[in-house]
Amino acid sequence: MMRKNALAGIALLGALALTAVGCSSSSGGDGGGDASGDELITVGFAQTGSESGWRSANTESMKEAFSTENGFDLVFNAADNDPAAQIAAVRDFINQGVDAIVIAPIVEDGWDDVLQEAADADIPVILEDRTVSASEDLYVSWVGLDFEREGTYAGEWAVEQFGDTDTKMVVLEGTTGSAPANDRAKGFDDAIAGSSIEKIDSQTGDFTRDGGKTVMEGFLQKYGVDGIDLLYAHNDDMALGAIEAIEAAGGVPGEDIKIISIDAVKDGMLALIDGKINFIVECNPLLGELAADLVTQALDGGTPEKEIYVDDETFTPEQAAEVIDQRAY
Ligand code: GYE
Repeated sequence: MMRKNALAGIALLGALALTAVGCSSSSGGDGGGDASGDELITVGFAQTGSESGWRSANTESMKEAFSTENGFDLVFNAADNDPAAQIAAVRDFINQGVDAIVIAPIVEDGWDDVLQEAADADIPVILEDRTVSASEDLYVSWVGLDFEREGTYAGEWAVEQFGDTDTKMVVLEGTTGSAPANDRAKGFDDAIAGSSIEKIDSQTGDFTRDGGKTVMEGFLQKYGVDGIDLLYAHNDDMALGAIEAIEAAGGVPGEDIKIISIDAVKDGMLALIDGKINFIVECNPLLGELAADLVTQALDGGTPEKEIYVDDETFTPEQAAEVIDQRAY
């Protein structure tokens, strides 16, 4: 199913690129073509910011898919993880009269008004990556990952490994109010319910390496290396920051404190192979082609699928070592 969508998207984009080339050559000598130079599809993309390795890979994938060669003029905005700034950026896109808007929503709540404004202006909105709590009538489609299932995979592994012995766990949460922070917490908590794993503390590290390091330093001051058996980090970057904190406190990450994280970006996978992280659940950031396909379908007057889920895998150190050379991010 997914594969079919991806391939259809690539074929469509190819056709679109040919059309775009045709237009610009005809507008050259004879002054024909679109007088406003409108042959490219203008897409405003409201990215969250640049908080993590996952985000860099996602931004790159989006920029590649929404390239001029593919027929797009991409107006890129990164909101530095500030929800109000991101909403303001979307409002700007509406005022500029872009053809379509793509949003990676920082938080789930607060989207109703601006999505209604986009609908009133007849500008289709596609969501990529994170979800919103607003009515689904206010956007065309969403493409992303099943964050709750990622949390479930992480929790099931934890139960398998540590569920029968008393295990004191701390959690580094993603950005408060974001869909992946909410859903990864829920999937994990449901999976460990009834086991011997006890959550002794949980705080947000905002999906950043610095955030993970600072919050982990606080946990270590409070409980000591010996008082923590397990860390669940909602992304690799926070786990990598926590590893620095654990080492600075004289602990051995992956041994004294076991670590589970989510994303499977390059640095995370290397730490997994090194034994500093023990298990990683993948979250695929390469959503650009699928998002571009949805935009094209929406502008062609089609009815794209409402939700497209991209599959994720899980990795032990051995599995990571097998695939590391073939990973694109
Ligand atoms: O896991 C994290 C990033 O929304 C799935 O955001 C995304 C998350 C990803 O900052 O690294």
